[in-house]
Amino acid sequence: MLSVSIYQLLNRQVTEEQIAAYKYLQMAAWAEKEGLEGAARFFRIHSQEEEAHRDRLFDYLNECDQEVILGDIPAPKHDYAHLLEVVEAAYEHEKNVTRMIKNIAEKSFAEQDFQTFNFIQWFVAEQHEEETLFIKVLDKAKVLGYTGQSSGEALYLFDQYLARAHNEA
Ligand code: OFO
Repeated sequence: MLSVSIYQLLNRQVTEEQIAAYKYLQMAAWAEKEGLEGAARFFRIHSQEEEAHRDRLFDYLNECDQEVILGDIPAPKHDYAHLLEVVEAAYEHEKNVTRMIKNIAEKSFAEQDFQTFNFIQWFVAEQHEEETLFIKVLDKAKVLGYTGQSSGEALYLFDQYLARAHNEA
């Protein structure tokens, strides 16, 4: 049985994962519009991963005999100046999610809800992985000399890198 506060945090996180999925799907749409196929693939995969996170929370709440109540999903930003801005926004979003996950870990431990504390460890590890991925991607942009303002070869190579970044992570 979950406490009310742990239930509320987990229930809210279901919607948060959907918000992330929505945000990355919009980023994929932006990339498609710009002809950046690698970035489109990268964000499409990332969006699908967020849906898997949503489902993991959804299943846990059901296993705990708790009703999932979905919240509102705001329309995501869709007007980006360049690809670097998109990647930086995604990284910022991940850092925000990490804070939410750590909060669940902290609260469940404080309440001695070790079942939820154990469950949330998967997300703690996943957030570490995702932040590492974005750090790598941003480093690669620097290595390739892609500044956000650049077009041509640096942008092309960065887009190519993004196409396979999930496989290399
Ligand atoms: Fe990006 O890991 Fe879930 O939100």
